[in-house]
Amino acid sequence: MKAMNKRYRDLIEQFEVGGEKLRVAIRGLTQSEMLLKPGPGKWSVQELVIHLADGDAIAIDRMKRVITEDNPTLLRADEQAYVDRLHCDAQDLQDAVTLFELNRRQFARVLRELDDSEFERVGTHNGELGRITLAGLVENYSKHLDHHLQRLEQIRRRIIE
Ligand code: NI
Repeated sequence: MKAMNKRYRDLIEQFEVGGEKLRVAIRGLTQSEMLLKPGPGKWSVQELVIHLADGDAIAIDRMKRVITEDNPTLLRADEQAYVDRLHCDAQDLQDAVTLFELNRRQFARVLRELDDSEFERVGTHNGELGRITLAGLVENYSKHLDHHLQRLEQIRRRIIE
């Protein structure tokens, strides 16, 4: 492994371990529990996991652009429209988890080869993120997963009670 600033190494570690965290978080839930809507306008576990897989496909594309282009524009995506219009229930939840896990593992291999300076490369999101570094993107997507895993844990508790 090449020499790398510890902060970046930790960010990559957090990013990669997300795949395993997601797999563990849905373990033991039945099909009907996955499809259950916790309330009006609230996402089911299935929708939430598809959202995470779609989010990561976008995330990794954004990171690739930041590495390969100078200050690329990072297009915002309408996450609610993704859930509403991309037929989450027709997709396979286990496949979504596998894609999430594989994509993170594969892209972590790329991130580990980068020079420290590449983590400070930037892109500009045409939405709420604004100007953001590669390191910031890696960190954001780990936080995004953790945010949704907390919600998933709340849904789990409600189902078990
Ligand atoms: Ni989200």
